[in-house]
Amino acid sequence: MSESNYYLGFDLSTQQLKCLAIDDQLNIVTTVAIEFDKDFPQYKTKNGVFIKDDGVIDAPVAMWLEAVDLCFERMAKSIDLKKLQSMSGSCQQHGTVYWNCDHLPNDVKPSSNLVKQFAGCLSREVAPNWQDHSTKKQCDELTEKVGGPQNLAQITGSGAHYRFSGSQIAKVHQTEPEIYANTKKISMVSSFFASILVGDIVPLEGADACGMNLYDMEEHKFNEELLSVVDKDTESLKKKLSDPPTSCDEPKSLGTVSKYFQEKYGVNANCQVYPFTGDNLATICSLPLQQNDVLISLGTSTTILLITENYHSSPNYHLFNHPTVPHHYMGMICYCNGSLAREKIRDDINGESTTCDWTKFDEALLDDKTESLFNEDQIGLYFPLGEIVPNVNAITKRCHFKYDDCHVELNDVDSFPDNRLDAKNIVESQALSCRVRISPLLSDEASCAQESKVLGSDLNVKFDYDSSPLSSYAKRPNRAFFVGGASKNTAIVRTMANVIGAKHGNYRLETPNSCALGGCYKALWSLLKESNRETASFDRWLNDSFNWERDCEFVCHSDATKWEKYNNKIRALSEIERAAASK
Ligand code: ADP
Ligand code: XUL
Repeated sequence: MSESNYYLGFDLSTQQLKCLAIDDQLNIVTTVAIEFDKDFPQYKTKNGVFIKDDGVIDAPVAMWLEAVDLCFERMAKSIDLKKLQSMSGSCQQHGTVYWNCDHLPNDVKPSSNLVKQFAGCLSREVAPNWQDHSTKKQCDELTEKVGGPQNLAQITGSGAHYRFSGSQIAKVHQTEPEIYANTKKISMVSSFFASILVGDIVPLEGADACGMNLYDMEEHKFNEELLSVVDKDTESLKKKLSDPPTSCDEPKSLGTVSKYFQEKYGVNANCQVYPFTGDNLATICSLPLQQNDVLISLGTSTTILLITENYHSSPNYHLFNHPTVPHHYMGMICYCNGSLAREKIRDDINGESTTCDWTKFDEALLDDKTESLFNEDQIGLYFPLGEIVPNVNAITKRCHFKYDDCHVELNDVDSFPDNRLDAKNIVESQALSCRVRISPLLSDEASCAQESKVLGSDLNVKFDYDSSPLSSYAKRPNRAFFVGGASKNTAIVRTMANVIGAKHGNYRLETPNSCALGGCYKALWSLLKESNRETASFDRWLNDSFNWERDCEFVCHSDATKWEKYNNKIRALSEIERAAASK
C-alpha cells in the first residue's frame, strides 16, 4: 500500500463532473466521472443543460449538488480519502448561482445529502450556462456605459459577451426582480463548488472573475460604472458578490473541508480547499506553461491559450488574470472554424471515397516539391461558419495576390488549379491568423524583426482593432503545445509549427482530463507553497516536477526559413480579411 498523500482536482463542466486524484509524484491514482444526463435522468437535461426559448440555456444547480455527493461516494470506494491533503479544481466559466442566504447552514447532517440540505438555500433553481445567448440588451448596456467595445475590453479584458456573468446577472435583475431581491449572495460556478466543500459561501476566484465584464483587471477591483448597469446600488451588489475576489498572487486556503465530507466520506479533517477557477484557466495549470508559451487546441473549434505579461486587450479575444502566476495573464482566442472546415476540404480532396482518411490531405501539406502545389502567391479564407476572429459572416474566399510597395492586389478565383492547394491554404491561413493575433501578446523578447529579412517594413497592417507595423508581427513564441483531436495529425502540426514558429519546439499532449489535472496540480502546489515547503512559482515548480517523457511528445522544431517565408503572406491575409468583412 502506497504511503503517498493524495490531492484532488475536480472539473465541473457542462456535461459531467470529473475528479482526479494525484499522489506526491504527480501520478494520477484514480479518476471518477459523473455524467449528468446518464446519472441523473430525472432532471431531463440534454447534454447537461436545458435549452429554452429566446436563446436561454441553463442548468439545474440541484443536479450539481447530487453530482458532488455521487462523486465522493465513488471516490471513497476507490482511494483512502484520509490521505487527502488538499483539493482544488475548475468549473465551466461565467455561470452564476444565486443564494437566498449570507451563510450556508452549519448543521449539515451526513445522514442526509447535499441536495436536501442546500437546495433550500438557492434563490434561483438554475444557473445560466456559457452557451446562453439571451443577453444582447444587457451586453449593449454594458458596452455603452463605458463608451464602446474597445473601452470595455481595456477595462475588463473582454468585449461584451452574452455568456459573461455581468450581463447574465443584469438580466436576472431586470426580468426576475423578485428573485434578485431575494438573493443575498451570488457565486460563480467555481466559487459555488468551493463553497459546498468548505461549507460556507466563499469569495469569487480572482482569475475566473475576469469572465464577468465587471472586473477592472488593471485596477484589481470591480468597476463601479459597470456594476451600476447591473444594480444601481453598487454597494449592495458588491456585498452579494462577496467582494473582493480571492487574490491570484499568493495561494491561500479557503479553509478545511467541511465536517459533512469528513464524517460522511472519511475525508481527512485537515484537507485544505483552495480556490476553484475556470476550466480554461485550469487547462493552463495542467502544463508547465511559461511566459510566451502557447497552447493550441485543435478540437471542433480552435482555441489558443497563451501566457503573457502584456496587458494588450482587444474585443476579439479575452484576457484573464493568471490563476497561479502573479502579474501574468492568460490570453484566450476562440475560433469557430477549426476541424470542421478542414474536414470539408479533406472530403473534397478524397472525392468519391467518403472515408475520413487524411492521407491525401496530409500529403498535400507536406509536399513542397511538386510545382503545381506551389502556393506562395495564394491566400484563402475558409469559414463555413461565421467567424469570431476576424468577426465576419460565413464565407469561403480564394485569391491570388501581388504586392507593390504599399499596396496589395487581390484577385478572386472560384477555385485553385488543384484542389489539394486548399489543404495547404486552409492550414496555413488558420495558423497565420493565430500568429498575427498572438503577436501583440508576446513580449518584446520574442521579437525576431532584426533577423527577419522579408519584414523590416514600416508599413502598417491592420487586424481587427490593431493596426501595427509589419515588423511587429515578427515575433516567435517560446514553445507551442498542441492538444485536441487534430493534434494527432503530424502533417497539420508541422505545417502550423512552421507558420507560428515557436523557438523552442513544438509538442503534442494527450489531455483528456486537463482541467481536472490542472486542479490537482494547483491543489498540490498551493499547499506546498502556503506551508513553506516550496518556494518556486507555480510555473517553475511544474516545469521541474512535470514528467516530460510520460506526458508530452516532442513533434518538431519550427523551420525558421519557412517561418520567414510566411511573413510574406501577412499583408495578404489582412487584405483578404478586410475584403471578407466588407461583404
Ligand atoms: P472536441 O473539441 O469536440 O472535444 P476533439 O478535440 O475530439 O473535439 O477534436 C475533434 C476533431 O478532431 C474532429 O472534428 C476531427 O476533424 C479532428 N481529427 C481527429 N483526428 C484527426 C486527424 N488524424 N487528422 C486531422 N483531424 C483529426
Ligand atoms: C469560455 C467558455 C467555455 C466554458 C466551457 O469563455 O465560455 O469555454 O468555460 O466550460
